[in-house]
Amino acid sequence: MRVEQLWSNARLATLRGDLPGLGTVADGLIAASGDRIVYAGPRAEAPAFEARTTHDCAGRWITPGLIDCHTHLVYAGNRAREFERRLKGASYEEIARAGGGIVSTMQATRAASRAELVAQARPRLDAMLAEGVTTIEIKSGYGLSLADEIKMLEAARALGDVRRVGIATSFLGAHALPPEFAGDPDGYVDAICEQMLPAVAAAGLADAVDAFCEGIGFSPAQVRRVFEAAAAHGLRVKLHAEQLSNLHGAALAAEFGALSADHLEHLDQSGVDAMAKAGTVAVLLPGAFYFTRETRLPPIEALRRANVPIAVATDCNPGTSPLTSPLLAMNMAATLFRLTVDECILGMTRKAARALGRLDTIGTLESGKRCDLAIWDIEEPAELVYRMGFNPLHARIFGGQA
Ligand code: DI6
Ligand code: FE
Repeated sequence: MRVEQLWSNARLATLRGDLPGLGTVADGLIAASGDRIVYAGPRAEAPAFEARTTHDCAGRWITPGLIDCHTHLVYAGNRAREFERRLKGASYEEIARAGGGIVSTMQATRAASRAELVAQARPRLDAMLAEGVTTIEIKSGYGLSLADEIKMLEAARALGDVRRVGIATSFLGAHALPPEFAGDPDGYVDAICEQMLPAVAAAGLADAVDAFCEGIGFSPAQVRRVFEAAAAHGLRVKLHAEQLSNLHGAALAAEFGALSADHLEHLDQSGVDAMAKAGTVAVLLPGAFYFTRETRLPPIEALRRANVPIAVATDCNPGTSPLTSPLLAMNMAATLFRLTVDECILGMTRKAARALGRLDTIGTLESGKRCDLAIWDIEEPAELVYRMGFNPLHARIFGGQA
């Protein structure tokens, strides 16, 4: 059988759902034509391939390209000074209530052009790509006006033109209350539902709709209205839920068939059950847990018992998780949340693909899927989770191309 490319002499972690654990193959082969995998599996079971190019992997491990399913990668400025204030004892909520936090990034983001947003996000994206990321979700939420949210989403999409990476965008208009609507959160939610979301949907700029359901964010009743508007425009939803308190946001998200509910430190059993029933992915964000010195752990054991799919993401953002390392996110998920190595790797591949609604095209090594690969200089997959601050990536393949 003629194919364009072969990766031979490789150990594979296929992450296939019909195989146990990481779906490993000791002596594996990947064949690809165009941007698709034609075969991924044991060499002994492969058809006879004739390839234009053969890459000898010298025994290296290949995983699916990593997927970061929750980031706020596009923003302007940074919050290093706020970090120093927090080191002196100020809390994240105090800073937010005093007009810092998300709103200070909003001011910098509004002042930046779309090109400046792309230029500032690019080094962060490059750090992710250097560790094998091939698909990344990017949220809006620092514009908080129609024009500025559109500018952010366009910048996010533009990153997919300047770098070879898959981009999934989420409209997060309901992230914080902009100063124009001080004292009138319901008026801002009206603007989201009646003007911003319809315009974003009409422009095709969002793959999903997100919100921040929290005391310092939006109430469940307000989030419900945003979700109803999303549904009316045919957009899937996801939610920042139960990060700082339990407002039962995850159950609300599940009611709308959400792709994911994210953070979840304060999730209770009824929320777990609702997510299990709806098939909503639990996206854990250990970088934010670490950086805010959170002490309350997400209910990992309850999520496992209920078979809720668990993903892991960086939550890359300037306020609570200035993290651009998917490998460190996995290490933190293991050390801080006690996820197993397999759960961490699944959480940044197959489960993350599911959290983006893209499991049909990415997240595992199998025929028909995109040929998005990460090739690693490691002796066993656990090294991806075990090390801190070391990058063993040998090569990254996106759609069959280096
Ligand atoms: N939760 C978070 O952790 C980030 N957004 C959110 O809703 C923080 C965003 C920021 O502080 O800039
Ligand atoms: Fe977030």
